[in-house]
Amino acid sequence: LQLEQDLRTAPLSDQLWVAYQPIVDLRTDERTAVEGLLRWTHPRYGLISPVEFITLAEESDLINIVGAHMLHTATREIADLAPGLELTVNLSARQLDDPWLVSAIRHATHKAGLDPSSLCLEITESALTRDPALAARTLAALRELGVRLAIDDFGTGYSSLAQLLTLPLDTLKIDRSFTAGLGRSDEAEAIVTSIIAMAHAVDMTVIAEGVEQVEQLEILRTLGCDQAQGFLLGRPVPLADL
Ligand code: G
Ligand code: G
Ligand code: MN
Ligand code: NA
Repeated sequence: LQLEQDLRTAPLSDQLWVAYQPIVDLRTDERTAVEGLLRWTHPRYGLISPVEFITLAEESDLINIVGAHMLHTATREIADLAPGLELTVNLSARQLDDPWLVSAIRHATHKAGLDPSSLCLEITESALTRDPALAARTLAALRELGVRLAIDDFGTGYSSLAQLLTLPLDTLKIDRSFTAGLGRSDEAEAIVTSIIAMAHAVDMTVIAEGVEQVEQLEILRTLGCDQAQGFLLGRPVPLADL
C-alpha cells in the first residue's frame, strides 16, 4: 500500500523514466525503431521492475496516470531528440479498455509534436482476446488516428489465429521463447517459419524478440524475418546512451 502511494506521486518527480531498446531492420542492418520501456527508480528501494509496478498499477486506477506519464515522456523525448525514429510503447489490458485511450494518444502525440505514424502501440495477445469485439473497435479508432499497432509476445496466448488476423494490426512480435529455440530445436524453427509466412500473407511486419546470439540472428535473416530486437543488438538504455 505504501508502494502504491509512492507510485501515485512518482510521476511528479524524476523517479519514472523511459529506457529505449533498439529494433533493427534485418535487410539494411539499420536501427529503425526503439521500444520504450518504463523504469521506476524508487528513492528507497532503487530500480523496481515494471513487471512489479505495472501489475500494481493495473490493480488500481494508477495505470491511467502511469500510462499517460509514460506516453507523454516517451513521445516528447523521441520528438525532441530522435525525430524520424519510430517509437513503440506497451499498452496494458486496462489501458485498452479505457474509453479515453484514443484521445489520450491523440493528445500526447499532438503535444509532443510527434507524427502519429511514428508511434506504434504494442498490445499483448491476451489483452486483445478478452473482449475481441471491444478490442476490434478500439483498434479501429486508434488506426484512424494514424498510429501503428503491434501484437506483442505472439505465441504465448491461446487465441485463434483466424480471429487475430481479422484485427487491424501492422506488426507481429514473435515472443522471445521461440527465438531462444532457434538453432537448438527444429520445432522452434518450424514454428517461426510458419508465423512469418502467416504474417506476411496478411502484409504484417514481423519482429523477433529476445535475440541474444549471432546464430539466432542469422537464422531469422534466412527465414525472412523483417526486424529483430534483443540484447545482442542492444539493451534498453536511457535515450542519451543510445
Ligand atoms: O524491460 P523489461 O523488464 O522492461 O519489461 C518487463 C515487462 O514490463 C515487459 O512485459 C514490458 O512489456 C512491460 N512494460 C515495460 N514498460 C511498460 C509500459 O510502459 N507499459 C506497460 N503496460 N508495460 C510495460
Ligand atoms: O513483454 P515485452 O516484449 O514488452 O518485454 C520486453 C522485455 O524483454 C523487457 O523486459 C526487456 O528488457 C526484455 N528483453 C529485451 N531483449 C531481451 C533479450 O534479448 N533477452 C531477454 N531475456 N530479455 C530481453
Ligand atoms: Mn513489448
Ligand atoms: Na514481447
